Amino acid sequence: MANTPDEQVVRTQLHGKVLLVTVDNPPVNALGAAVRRGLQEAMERAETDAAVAAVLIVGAGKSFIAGADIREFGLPPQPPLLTDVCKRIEASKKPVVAAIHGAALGGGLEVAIAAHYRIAVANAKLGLPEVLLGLLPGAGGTQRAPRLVGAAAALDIMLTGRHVGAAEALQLGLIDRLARSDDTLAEGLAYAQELLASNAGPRRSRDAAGLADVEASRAAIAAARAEQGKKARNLFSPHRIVDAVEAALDKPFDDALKFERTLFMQCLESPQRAGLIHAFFSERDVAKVPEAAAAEPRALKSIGVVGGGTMGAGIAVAALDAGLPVTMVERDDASIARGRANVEKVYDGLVAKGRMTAEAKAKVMARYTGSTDYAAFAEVDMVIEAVFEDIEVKKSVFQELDRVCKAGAVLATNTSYLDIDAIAASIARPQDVIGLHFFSPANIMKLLEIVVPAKVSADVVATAFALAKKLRKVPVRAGVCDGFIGNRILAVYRQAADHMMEDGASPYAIDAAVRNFGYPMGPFQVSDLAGGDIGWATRKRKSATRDPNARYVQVADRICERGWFGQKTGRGWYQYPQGARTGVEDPEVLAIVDAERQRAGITPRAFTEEEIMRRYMAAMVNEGAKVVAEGIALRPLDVDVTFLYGYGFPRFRGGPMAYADQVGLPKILDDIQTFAKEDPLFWQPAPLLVQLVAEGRNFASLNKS
Ligand code: T1G
Ligand code: NAD
Repeated sequence: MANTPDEQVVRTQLHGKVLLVTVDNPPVNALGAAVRRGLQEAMERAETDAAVAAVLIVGAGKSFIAGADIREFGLPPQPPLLTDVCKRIEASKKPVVAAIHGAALGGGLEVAIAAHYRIAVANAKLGLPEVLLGLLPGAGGTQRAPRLVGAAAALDIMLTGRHVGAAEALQLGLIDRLARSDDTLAEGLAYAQELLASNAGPRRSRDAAGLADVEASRAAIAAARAEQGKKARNLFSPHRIVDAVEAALDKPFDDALKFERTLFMQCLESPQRAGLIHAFFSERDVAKVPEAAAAEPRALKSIGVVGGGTMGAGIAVAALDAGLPVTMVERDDASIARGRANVEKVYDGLVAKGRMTAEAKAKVMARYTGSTDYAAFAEVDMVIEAVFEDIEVKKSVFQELDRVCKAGAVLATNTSYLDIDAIAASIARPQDVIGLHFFSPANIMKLLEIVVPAKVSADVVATAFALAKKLRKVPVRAGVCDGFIGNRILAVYRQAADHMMEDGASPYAIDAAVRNFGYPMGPFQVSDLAGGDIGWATRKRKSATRDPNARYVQVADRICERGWFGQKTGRGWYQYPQGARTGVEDPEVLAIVDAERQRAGITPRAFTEEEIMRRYMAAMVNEGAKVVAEGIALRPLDVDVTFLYGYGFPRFRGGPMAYADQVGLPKILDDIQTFAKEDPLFWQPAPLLVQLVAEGRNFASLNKS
């Protein structure tokens, strides 16, 4: 945040009898210490200046107030506390109005509901998203919001962290007035003068009657507690939010406010707060890459897609959803018909669920063109290739693109593993070639690995990041290596899981341990979802170059040899009777595992859940450190964001590298050195990890640019 001197982050000016208080702390008017002091002083002036009959609070720039300054969390708190500033605003003897435009989130909404009246323009978005940061509304939000909108609506807003639009806010009672124009200041001043003219005095939210129906409030609290018990069993702050709202029913307002503060401090101390705030800033910092700072993106008004299979169709839908015209080219008529059908299937599903009208679908499909002629790409700004994962097929496609595409077109490949430098070197314009590694389903998964080959020009990289923003993807810059950031690290911790399985841990126990750690699925469930045949093809491709001394667990091969590829074949590591999406443990798989142990001469031993996760995470973090050291990932936070958005890593832990910092790198290194006694080839400590431990530093120290 700008370290602007106090008086300038909050300005006051008298408009007639209304004291206009403007919060001006770019970029989002966060409530840093200087802003809190400024609001405190503004309220003092309002109280002591006889010329002031009412107060109007507004935000400068694009937002009202986006909340507390998140960067202050974890630092020693500076006075005044926001909860005290809000108490001061509410206690004002002169009516206080908040005029809201853009974001009024967290502490920003708490300031607004501490005020006596609220007006909002159409683009306002109101919310209490603290739960997304591992916190709770700590400045009266858990007490004033339920009194304004009722327990059920307040709990919904606080437990989902969702943004509420102006119209819904009016309907809920969160605001009193929907402005007719977008001129926030004029609308706010008019409303304040109208209140003065009608002798409307202060109206404290603490006195609002939203909790009057005690029975309904208790029912809402019980329902929320039950629901969070199921879906937030690993999380801390959601349960504290329910506790705080319950206190709103059971305690006098000021006692409940103290209790809210106690709960807030508990959330602040929780490691989940650190993990979630790390995720918040990291998902923004990943877009800060050298190339984006060094060059302007090229034009990006039209997209071409080669291949209409699983990925090609998903990428086409992502681009169509972003409003772009899409041209798809396939090998032949049958394939392009299939490609179009794969695209339409997505929209037909939305229409069937009533989430899209047939007219809207037709409008989207009007921007889709299918062809079997590469000349159809002559005018597009970017082409994304998603054909078979075969280097020769891809090179032939790129030679076609080199022949037909206009100068300056960006030529991208969606390869998962192949050498993008080799693909670039196969055409006359390697500077225009880049990797865009989408994740399946490409129209849903947020992660986009932007793979930067040696010869690419900076403006092509900048264009790729611009595409990510257009498609609402979370971009991570990756260097060229086998599997880039995500799949490379996945391959290693997946091996660690296989080693534990062959040494005695059941695949189902490993999956359970990983789920209890916070993942939606364990590695064997993920394999069944993605299809075991993809991993099998990769293992076969690598068999020629695999180190003969490296341990190789063959259980997965035995299962694939039976055609058990997972959900798509009704059986994999689990059985999926009648196309079920949740697998049933399979005793035949356990028999295969036992047989492989005997073949390998291994006497199985017991693994605790704790040991399973220590090995799983040690493998992930160790390879993550190698990826950072080699510059494949720019910073540890890039590894974190990759796993948060592409591999289901539990967000409250911040990502594998942030998790390692929380555990302590010396402990992770110690584990790796212990495991290396059994298998020194697999467990080679990353030199970067050894160096950081020796220097008493952590991964976070490498995130600072
Ligand atoms: N504090 C500090 N920095 C913030 C910030 C905040 N509250 N909000 C945004 N930024 C930075 C962000 O890192 C980025 O920086 C720049 O501003 C633009 O943000 C006591 C405890 C408001 C909807 O959770 O949801 O109040 O990368 O890229 O897409 O109860 O930012 O440019 O260096 O996201 O237009 C609760 C968090 C806090 C809202 C704008 N508030 N912010 O989105 O821009 S906890 C929130 C957002 C609290 C009280 C409690 C979004 C936005 P940089 P951006 P955007
Ligand atoms: P797919 O087999 O579903 O689709 C490939 C399509 O390419 C087919 O429809 C085929 O007709 C078409 N095609 C082949 N040669 C062509 C040519 N010369 N010209 C035009 N079209 C041609 O494969 P997929 O799963 O969509 O994978 C495509 C690419 O995406 C691969 O490189 C793969 O590694 C990568 N990828 C796949 C996934 C995944 O989960 N499936 C995830 C990320 C990346």
